[in-house]
Formats: sequence, structure tokens, C-alpha cells
Amino acid sequence: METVTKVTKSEAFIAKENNYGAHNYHPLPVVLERGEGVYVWDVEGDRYYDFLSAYSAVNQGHCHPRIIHALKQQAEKLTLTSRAFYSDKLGDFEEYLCKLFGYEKALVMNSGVEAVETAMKLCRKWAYEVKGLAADQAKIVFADGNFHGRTISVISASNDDSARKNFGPFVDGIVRVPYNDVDAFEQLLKEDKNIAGFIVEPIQGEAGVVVPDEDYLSRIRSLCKEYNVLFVIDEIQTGIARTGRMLASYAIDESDSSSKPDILILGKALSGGVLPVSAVLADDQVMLCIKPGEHGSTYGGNPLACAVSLEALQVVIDEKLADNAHLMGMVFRAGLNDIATRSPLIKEVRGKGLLSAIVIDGAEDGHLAWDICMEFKANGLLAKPTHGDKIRLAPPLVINEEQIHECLSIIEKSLARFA
Ligand code: IF1
Repeated sequence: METVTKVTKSEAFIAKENNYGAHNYHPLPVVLERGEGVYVWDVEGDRYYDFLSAYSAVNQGHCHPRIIHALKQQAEKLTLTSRAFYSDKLGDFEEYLCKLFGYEKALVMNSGVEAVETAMKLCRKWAYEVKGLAADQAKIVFADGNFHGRTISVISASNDDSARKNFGPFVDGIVRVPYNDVDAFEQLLKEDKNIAGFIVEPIQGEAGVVVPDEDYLSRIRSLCKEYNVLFVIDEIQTGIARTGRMLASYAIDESDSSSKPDILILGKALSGGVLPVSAVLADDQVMLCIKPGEHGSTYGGNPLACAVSLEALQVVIDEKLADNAHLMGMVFRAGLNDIATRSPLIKEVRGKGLLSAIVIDGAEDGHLAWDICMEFKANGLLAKPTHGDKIRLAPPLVINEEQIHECLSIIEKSLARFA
């Protein structure tokens, strides 16, 4: 009898990416072609709960009708002007950002890492032109275990070997301190008078959803004020309702601004996963340090991005996604903790709002966490391991309670296979 090796559709697509695409990722072997709300479908027609949400970029859910409508409307009118001219959309979006987050100025870029670079440039300019540091002496502080993107200057701040190895030489003027360690930061400020700013994540995402002490950010902010250093928060992953309120760091209604940064960095879900849109917010004293011709980008602030992002933010507000993330996050982590009482595989449950992670016992080499994610996939849920033994669990914020319970059953059932 003739043996016929059947190549599935998925295998063919995977082989093509493998053949023609750079090998800078190691994806889970699932080929997606459609998304709606909390679900994605693969080319075989199988449906999955998306528990990655494009690394928290699709907080509003896949292909949100209102955001797609805004995209279509604007796409038929005007997509790109460059910043050589004004547009009838940029000012509206900048005003919306400034009023919503409480700043005087916004600078719109595209990817998250570009916004981080923008913040680094602002720190340096401000340090020379306002703080008065001597030329080329400015230093920017980052936390150990950070993830802020992949350009040379941003990986210069990383201490992750896989992000840095053989990409040197790195950029000067960067110092690192341990995360969630106020004393170490204060010690540094005492010893070094050339600090321009401190750039930090409110929760470290890539490090495996590391939630710092309750008062960490507000104490860091006080020290920054005391030593005349810019306090910069990267909310690219934690922002836009992911952790149960619009921002993880401070309440935008000003009921609590004790950790409000001098510079706020946004990205990912700013556009609801539809286009790459990022933004940096600051007050005039900082933002106006950059003058015409000193920074920018061809696509930054294009009318299509502005129309889409304004709608994407309005959806978050209208659908009360922050409240839903808070409530569903409580239900989800209570469920995970309950599963942990029966499954010795779950060593720890962490998170805030709908940004959670489980730490898998005995998975330090990475294989077990990968195998568990493959089992999740077989049972209809997509998630990806991070740093070997952690699995990040972050569904779109439009998920409801019934769906959360169904996902908890999938997780428990999957883990049971490894008991
Ligand atoms: C990849 C992680 C998530 C970010 C924060 C800036 C950026 C990111 C806090 C840069 C990007 C991504 C990018 C993605 C993996 C991913 C990630 F696992 F690395 F940590 F989300 F969890 N600041 N995060 O999280 O934004 O330039 O990518 O738009 O494949 O690199 P970007």
C-alpha cells in the first residue's frame, strides 16, 4: 500500500514562514486566520480563546467593530500626510490623549520601542537644557529584568542575555538598579549627580508578571522629585485597562496621582491591535525641550492611526473595560489559586487585573511550560511560556464570567494530563 504523508494546511504555512522568514521567533505551531472578540480561529477552522492578546495589544478584543469602522472610514479619506503638513485628525487625538491622561503635550510615534527611545531622548535633552548637566554626562536608570523593546539603545538597558548577546557595542549613559528596591535607587541618586531619568514598568511583563510593592512607584516618584530626576513609566503593556484600571501606575481621574510620572509611555492597545501606534505624554517643561527638526517619524501621528486610536480608547471607556478587567481578573485568579490547591504543577499565581501568570513547578528548563501550552492549545486556549517556567495569561478585556470559567476548566483539564 502506498504511504501518503498528508501535509495539513497549517504545516504548509509554517513551512513557508520557516523557509522565507527570518528565524527571530519560535511560535506555537498554530496558524491563525481570523479573530473576533476573545476568540481566534486557525486555518483548520478550530477556535481558540486568545490568552496572549498579541502581548496585550488587543485589549478591546479582536476586530472590534467600532475600531474597524473607524479604520475603514478614515482609510477611504486620508491615510498619511507626513508631519511636513498638518492633518485634521492629529490635533483631535493629541487633545484626547492630553485630557484623558492629564498632560499638556503628546508625541505620537508607531512602535512601543520608538516611544521608549523618544522618552530617553527627552530625558537627555531635559537634563542638559533644564537641569543643566554637563555635555554628554547624562545617565538614564533602568530596572533589572526590564523589557522595553529591541533597538540597540533599548537593549543597552537590558540584562537579558538573549536580547543582548553579540549585539554590542551598547549605548553609554545607562545604569541599572534592582526592581522594587527603593533604597538601591536612593543610594544611586546620592552617589551620582548625573542622573537624568528613571524608566520603569509598573509591573514587569517579560520578567513573568512581577508586581512590585504597593508603594514602590509613589516612593520612586518622591525620590525623583527630591533629586530633580525625571520619572518615566512604560505602560506599553500594562496600560489601557489591562490591569483593572486605565493605567497600572496612577488613577487618571486624579483621585490618586501620587505615582503620576513626568513622562508616560503608551503603545500596544492604544490602537486596539489594529495599527502600530505609540505615544509619549509629558508637560511643556519637558516636551518642549525637543524643537522642530530634532525628532520624529514618517508615519508617527498619521491620520489613520489617530482616527483608529481615538476610537480604540473611547471603546475602552464606553465598555468599561477597566472595571471588567478588575472583576474578571479577581474571578480568574481566584480560580487559578483554587486549581493550585489540587495541582502541584502551579507553584505560584501572580498578576493584577487581566494580566496574570502562573509559575510552573519543575519547568526551569522551559520544556514543561511549552508542553503545557501545547496541551492548552489542544483544548482550545492559546498562551505562551515566558522565561522558561512561567505562562502569561492575558485574555482580551471583553471576556465575560462564563468564558472565564470555561477557560479555568480548560486550564485544569490540561494540567491534569501532566500530574
Ligand atoms: C516581542 C515580552 C510582552 C513592552 C514594554 C516596550 C515594548 C514592549 C513594557 C516594546 C513589548 C513585547 C514585544 C514582543 C514581546 C513582548 C512582550 F514578552 F517581551 F515582554 F508583551 F510581554 N515596553 N513587548 O512589553 O514595544 O516595540 O514591540 O511595540 O516579540 O518583542 P514594541
